[in-house]
Amino acid sequence: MSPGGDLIPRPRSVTPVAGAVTLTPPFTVSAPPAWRHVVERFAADLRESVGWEVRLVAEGSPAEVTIGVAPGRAPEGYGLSVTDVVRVEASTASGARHALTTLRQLGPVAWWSRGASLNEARLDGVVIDDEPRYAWRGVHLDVARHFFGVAEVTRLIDLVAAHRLNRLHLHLNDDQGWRVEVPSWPRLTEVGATRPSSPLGHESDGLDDAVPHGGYFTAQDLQRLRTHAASRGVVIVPEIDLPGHAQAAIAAYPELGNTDEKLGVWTRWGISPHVLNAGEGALAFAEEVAVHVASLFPDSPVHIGGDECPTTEWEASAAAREVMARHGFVEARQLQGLFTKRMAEALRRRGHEVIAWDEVLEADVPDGVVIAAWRGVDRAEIAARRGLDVIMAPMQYLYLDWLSSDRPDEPVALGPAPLVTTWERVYSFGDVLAGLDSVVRARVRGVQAQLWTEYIATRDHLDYMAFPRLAALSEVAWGTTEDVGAFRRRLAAHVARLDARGVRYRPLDGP
Ligand code: TNX
Repeated sequence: MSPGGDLIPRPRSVTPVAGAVTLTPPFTVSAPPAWRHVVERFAADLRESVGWEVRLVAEGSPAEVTIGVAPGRAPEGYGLSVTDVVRVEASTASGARHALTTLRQLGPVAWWSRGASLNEARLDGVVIDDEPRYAWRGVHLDVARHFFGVAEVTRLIDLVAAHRLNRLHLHLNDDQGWRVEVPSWPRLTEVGATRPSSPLGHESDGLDDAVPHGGYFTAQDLQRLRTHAASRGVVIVPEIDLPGHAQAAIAAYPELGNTDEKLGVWTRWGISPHVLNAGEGALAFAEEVAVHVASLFPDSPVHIGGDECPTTEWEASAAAREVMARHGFVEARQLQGLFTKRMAEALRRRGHEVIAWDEVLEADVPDGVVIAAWRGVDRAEIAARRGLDVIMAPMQYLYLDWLSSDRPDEPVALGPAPLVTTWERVYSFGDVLAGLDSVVRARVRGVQAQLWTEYIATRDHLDYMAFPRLAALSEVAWGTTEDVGAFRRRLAAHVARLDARGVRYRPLDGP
C-alpha cells in the first residue's frame, strides 16, 4: 500500500512524496510549551508499546519531529509531512494530537502493541492535510444494563481516541441499574446499583441467570476517567436518563414512583412502565442528580435522557392529573416537558450544554437543547427544522447492539434480523449525511454510535460489537468516506493495529 494508504479515518488529503525518515530510539520532538501534554501522551504511548524514549525539546530546537503553530488551521485540523524530517502544524492542541495519532498509524504496527521490541521505524515520504467534517464524533456506552468499570472504560477511551473520535457518552442509569454515586441520595447506589439476576439468552426466552449483577462509579472513578479522556482529547458526556428508565431509582426511593407497588431493580430488558411521578419532589430529585453528576464533569455537555417514557402510570394517577390541570396540559405526555425544562434550565445556568433523546420533541423543549436523534433521520430533520442542533444517532445505521450480520452464527443480540447493522451499513451512513438538505445539514453537529449493553456483558464481547464498526463510524464522522471496497482494503490492514492492541474485533467476513 502507498504511504498513508491504510489510515483510518482517511485524512482529507494524502499525497505520497519523495523522501523517508527512519526514527530510532531515543528521538526528539520539539513543540510549543502549551502542547507539552500532547507530546507527553504520545511519548507514554511509544514507551508502553515498544519501550522507546521520546524526548521533548524546546520549540525551535533541532528535532526529528517538529510541531509548530499554524494559526490558519481549522480547530482540529493539522498538517503532517514526512520528507527528510517529520513536521506537524496545527492551531490547537487537538489538531496536534490528531497529527500524532496519524503519525502513529503511519509508523509500524508495533507502535500499537504493548511491550514489543522494535529497532527502528521507517516512515515513507507523505504530505497530509487534514481536518474533520464534524465536531461531534461520538460513541455511547451503556454502563447501566451491564456495568463496565474504570479499566474497561479507560481502554475504550484509548480505542476511541485512536480513531480520532472525540466524545464518549456514558449512559449512567437505567431500569436495571444506577451507576453513579450521589452523596445526597445514597440509596441510589446502595440499593439501585445491584440487581438479583439478568435475562439468560434473549429476553424473549424468558429465562433468568440467577446471578446478581452490580457496580457503580464513585466521584473519584469518574474524575480518573475524565482526566484520562482529556489527555486523549475525548470529552466524556454523562447521561442521567429521566423521567423514564427510572425503575432502579424508584426501587431505591419508592416515593419517586407513582404507585405503592414495591419495586426492585428491574431484571428484564425492555421498557419498564415505572417512571418518576410528576410531583415537585421527583422534579427536584431529577434536577439535583443531574446537577451533581454535571459537577463531576465541569466542562462537558450533559445528556438528560428523555427516551421511552411510558405515560400509563401518569394516566392512572390522580396526582399526575392534578399536575396536568395546574399546567393546563391536555395529554400526559406533556408532563415529560416539565422534566426536560427543569433539568435543562438547571444545567444551563451552570454553563452546561444540554442534550436529550429525540422523544423530548413530543413535549416542550427549551431552545438550545441539542437533540440526539436515535429513532431515525426523520427525527433529526424535525429537530433541525425547529431550529435545534442535532447529533445523528439513528438506530438503523449506528446501533452497535444490533446483529453484526444476518448469519445464524452471530452471538445473541438485540433483535432477530432485520435488526442488523453490518460495518458496511455503518459506513454507508456517510452517503445519507451527504444527501441531507442544507437546512438540516447546517444543524448537524455530528454523529454518534450507540453501544447498548443488554446483550453485551464482557469486554471481549464489547470489542466484538464495537469493532470494526467503530472504525467505519470514525470515517463517517471525519467526513471522508469513499468507495466501500477501498475502505475495506484499508480496514484489512487496520485490523493489524486492533490485533496489536488485543482487540477481539469481529473478523471482517463473519464471526
Ligand atoms: C432503545 S435508544 C433505547 C435503549 C435500548 C435500545 C436497544 C434509546 C434512547 N433507548 O433503552 O437499550 O433501544 O437498542
